Amino acid sequence: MNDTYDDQNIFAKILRGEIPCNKVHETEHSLAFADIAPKAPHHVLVIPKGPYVCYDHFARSATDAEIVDYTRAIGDVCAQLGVAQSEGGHGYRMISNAGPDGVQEVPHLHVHILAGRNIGPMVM
Ligand code: D5M
Repeated sequence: MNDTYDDQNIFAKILRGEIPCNKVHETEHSLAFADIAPKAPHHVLVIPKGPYVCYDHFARSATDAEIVDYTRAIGDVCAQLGVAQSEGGHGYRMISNAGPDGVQEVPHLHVHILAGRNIGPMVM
């Protein structure tokens, strides 16, 4: 995988409204929705609306406005779920897989927010 964006990926289809999602939060540049195969009581995916394959592609190519919007959207989702540590919540784990070694399945940048139970140690 490189930074050539495949506009037929499943999250691109969600962004175009071609397939449904269980929306949690939306901003000008970002969308958050429930993962279809949840690994925790809360499992939300946060994606930028722009065509970015993975985090490093986004960091290199997105506008400052997109980066600020996406960063804040992730924090706002944690607050909305009631898990934001800075607001007294029990916390969460953020994961973003990239490329073959990161075992990324969907080639559109997404951050997983996992929360609602002790997520356990990082397994390497
Ligand atoms: O994880 C990709 C994640 O995307 C994985 O946890 C399943 C989820 N997924 C796949 N299709 C959908 C739809 N249609 N709605 C919601 N969630 C979905 P990765 O980090 O790429 O391995």
